[in-house]
Amino acid sequence: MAVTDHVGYAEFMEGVKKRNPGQPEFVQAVGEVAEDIFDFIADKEIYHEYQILRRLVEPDRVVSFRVCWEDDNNNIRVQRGWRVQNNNAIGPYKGGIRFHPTVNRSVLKFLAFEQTFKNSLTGLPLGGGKGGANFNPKGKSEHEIMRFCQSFMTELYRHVGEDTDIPAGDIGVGAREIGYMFGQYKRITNRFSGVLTGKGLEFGGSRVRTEATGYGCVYFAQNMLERIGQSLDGKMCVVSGSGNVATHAVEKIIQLGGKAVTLSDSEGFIFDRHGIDQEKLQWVKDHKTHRRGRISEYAKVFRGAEFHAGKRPWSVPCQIAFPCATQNELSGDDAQILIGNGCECVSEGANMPTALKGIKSFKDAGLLYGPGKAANAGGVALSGLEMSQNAARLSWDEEQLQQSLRDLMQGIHDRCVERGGIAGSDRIDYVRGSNIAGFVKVADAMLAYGVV
Ligand code: NDP
Ligand code: 2IT
Repeated sequence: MAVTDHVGYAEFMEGVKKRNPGQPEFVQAVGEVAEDIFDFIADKEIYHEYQILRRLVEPDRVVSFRVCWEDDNNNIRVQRGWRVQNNNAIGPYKGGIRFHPTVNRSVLKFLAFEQTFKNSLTGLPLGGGKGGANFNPKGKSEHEIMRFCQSFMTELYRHVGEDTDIPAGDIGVGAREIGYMFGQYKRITNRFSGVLTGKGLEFGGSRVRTEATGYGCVYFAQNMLERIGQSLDGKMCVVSGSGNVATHAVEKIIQLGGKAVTLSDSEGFIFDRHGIDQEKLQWVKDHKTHRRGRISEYAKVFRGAEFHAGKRPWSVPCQIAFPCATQNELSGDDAQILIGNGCECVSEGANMPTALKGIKSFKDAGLLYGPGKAANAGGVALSGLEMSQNAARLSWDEEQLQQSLRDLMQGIHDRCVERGGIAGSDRIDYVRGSNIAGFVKVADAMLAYGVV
């Protein structure tokens, strides 16, 4: 094989930008990973020779399809759906489905790319993928949601399967939507298989999967703190979002003795100086998940709580921040405010919530900073365990799975530490650690396959 001329990081990124016009989120995600990888492979000719990074930034395939459905007024509605299958070098494609009006090719390509590294980091045999549609579930009736999910799966079913590609939930897709999609898959194929994770417990779902992402992201913070002899106990915590990940993050914060004082949605955030306790959290879960309500209502129900319309919670002084809503929800300026207010630790429940400038600020300030691909990997890791249970036609008990989640998060943390040491200091660059640990396993599998 011919020895290739090495392109540098800047030249590589120019190429990525040129080949992916109008895809800023994808370019951002690649840029963040590629910087660390370039550094790591500088003296490793084989990865250059086989163009591993160049191949990783080109998804194996992107499937795009029309999703037609009928609303309650008999209007025909047309949405666009996608499945991005980024890489299956170490296992079948695996990753969530997002229903949100902002979903487009760029967003799903960034998520599928991140997922590839995240899934590798879990230590489980899972490749990376992501899917979704530019469908807005807000304000839709139960029947409209059902018809949309069925129509989406009527197209998606031909691209997925328990050994091919196993979707799950993400923003706008929870147990309800997974139920409708699983039902439709089963109906079309006449097979009862583990094609989706996050299923209901009655039809092959795993205990602890619902809680896993939020719990896991708090465990990751705990692991980072423990390494430097600290704990979550008594720490002031700011959380964004109020969906699956955010509410379970708050639940674990409470259990570990921290004090969570904020939650948010796309309309603003609530600040509860008394702290969100389990009872208030239960109200949020019922209100948001079952009644699809807005977080602003919290301030009307609980005395002393304030609602700040159109704002994010990063100005509230805290020791630990948990961004658990969406990408780029924490800007460079927000990072400076957090640092200025004495924040010591950031653990990301969301995918790529911090803009590149914010990441740089956190690194420069020496914060404990756990990037999403490590800190939120508990969700997909539990999905991996759901797949194992489905394949074995077994259902493991709660205690065993809670322990597995803790062990998986500790393993992810330790892999970051192993690869993320900062020379001349005892600090860890968790971004670098997660990028390199995630990369090596996938890259070495790709080398084993030759040029494919
Ligand atoms: P949910 O749909 O349950 O909740 C999403 C929350 O984020 C809602 O409070 C929503 O507010 C808010 N939000 C969504 N989009 C925006 C936006 N553009 N601006 C401000 N707020 C927004 O989703 P999840 O909790 O499952 O997902 C949250 C994050 O965690 C995502 O980044 C997801 O990719 C990531 N993640 C999820 C995993 C999972 O297992 N579910 C696993 C790993 C990562 P509103 O209701 O107003 O839209
Ligand atoms: O971003 C993610 O890791 C998820 N949305 C969960 C994916 C999964 O397959 O459980």
